[in-house]
Amino acid sequence: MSKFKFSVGPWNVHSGADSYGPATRDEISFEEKIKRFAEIGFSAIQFHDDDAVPGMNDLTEEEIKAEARKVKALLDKYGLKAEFVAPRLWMDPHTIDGGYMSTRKEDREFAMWRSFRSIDIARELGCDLIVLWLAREGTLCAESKSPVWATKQLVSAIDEMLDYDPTIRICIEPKPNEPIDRSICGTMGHVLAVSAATKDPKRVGGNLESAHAMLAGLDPAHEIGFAMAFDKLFTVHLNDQNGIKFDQDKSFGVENLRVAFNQVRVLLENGYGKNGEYVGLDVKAMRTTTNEDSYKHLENSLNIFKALEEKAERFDYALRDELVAKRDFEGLEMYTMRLLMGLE
Ligand code: 3MF
Ligand code: MG
Repeated sequence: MSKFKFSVGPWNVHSGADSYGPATRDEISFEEKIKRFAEIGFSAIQFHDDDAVPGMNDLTEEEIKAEARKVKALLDKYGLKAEFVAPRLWMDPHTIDGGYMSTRKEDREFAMWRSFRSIDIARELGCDLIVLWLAREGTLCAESKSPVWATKQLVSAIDEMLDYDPTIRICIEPKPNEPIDRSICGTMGHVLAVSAATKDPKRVGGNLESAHAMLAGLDPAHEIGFAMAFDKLFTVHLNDQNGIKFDQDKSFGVENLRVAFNQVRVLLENGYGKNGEYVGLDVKAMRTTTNEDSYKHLENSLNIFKALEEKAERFDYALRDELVAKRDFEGLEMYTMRLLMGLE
C-alpha cells in the first residue's frame, strides 16, 4: 500500500502528434480521461487554465467561473480533487515572446489577466495552487532583453498574484530551456531565489520535474532534496529522460532506475505528502502506442513508483550507516544495486 497520493494532467493522455508529424491516436474526451484516471488510482487532476475552461480568452470573468464550476461537478462525480491550475501562456498568440517578461506591455497585461483567471478557476475547482511553467519566459535572442529586468518582472508578476488572492500559493516549475533558448528560472536554486524576493516567500515554492532537472545536468533527487530542505517542494512532475536532449517525458524510471529510486527515497525519507502534496506524473506515451494502450505509460509509471517505494521501505539504514562509517561506498553502491536488481 503506497503512502502517497498521485495526480495527473489530461495532457498526459494525448493523440501522439509532435512537431514532426500528425496524430497517431484518437482524441479522448476530458470526462473519459478523468474517469479512467480515477480507475487507475489517481486522486487528483492537474489543470491548465484552458483544460478547465476551453476558449477562455473569449469569455467574461463570470462566464469563466461558471464553466469552472461545471468541471468541479465532474471531478466530484468521480471522487477526484483538483491539484493545481497552470496558465497556459505558451500557446497563445499574445505571448509568443513570453508573458510576464514580454518586451510588449499589452502581452504582459494579457499574461496577468490569464494568471488572475487561473486563480479564479483554481478557487472554483477547490484548490489553492498555481503552477507556473515559464515556457517562453527568457530570451530567444540573448540581446533582446536584460536578464536583470526579466527576473524582476517575474518577481513583480508573482507579487501581483499574491496580492490578488491572499491565500493562493504559487509554484514555479523550473526548466533550463525548450521552447525558450535561455530561460530565466532554470533550476530549483533559481526558484528559491525568486521565492525569497517575493512579498510572501512562504507562499512561493517549486514543482520539480525529473526531466527538467536532467536537462539542466542535475540529479532530480538532489533538486527535490534541496527544495525540501527549505519546505519549498509544493509538488513534483516525475518522469524520465535519456540524457541532455529534447524534453522526452518518458515513463518514470524507465531510463535511470537508480536515479528514480533515489527520487522516491528522498520523498519517503522526508515525509513528502504530509501537507497534502501529491506525487504528480508528467509522462507522455510513445508515438507508436495504440489507442487501446493510451493509458499504459501512466500505469507503468505508477507501478514502477510503487515498486521503488517498496524497495525504499526495505532500504537497510543500519547497513548504510555501517558502510558509511567505514567509507565503504563501493559496498553501499553494490548493496543499492543488489536491492534494485532483486538480489536483496
Ligand atoms: C513542459 C512541462 C509541462 C508542464 C505543464 C504544467 C506539458 O516541459 O513539463 O507539461 O508541466 O504544462 O505547467
Ligand atoms: Mg511538467
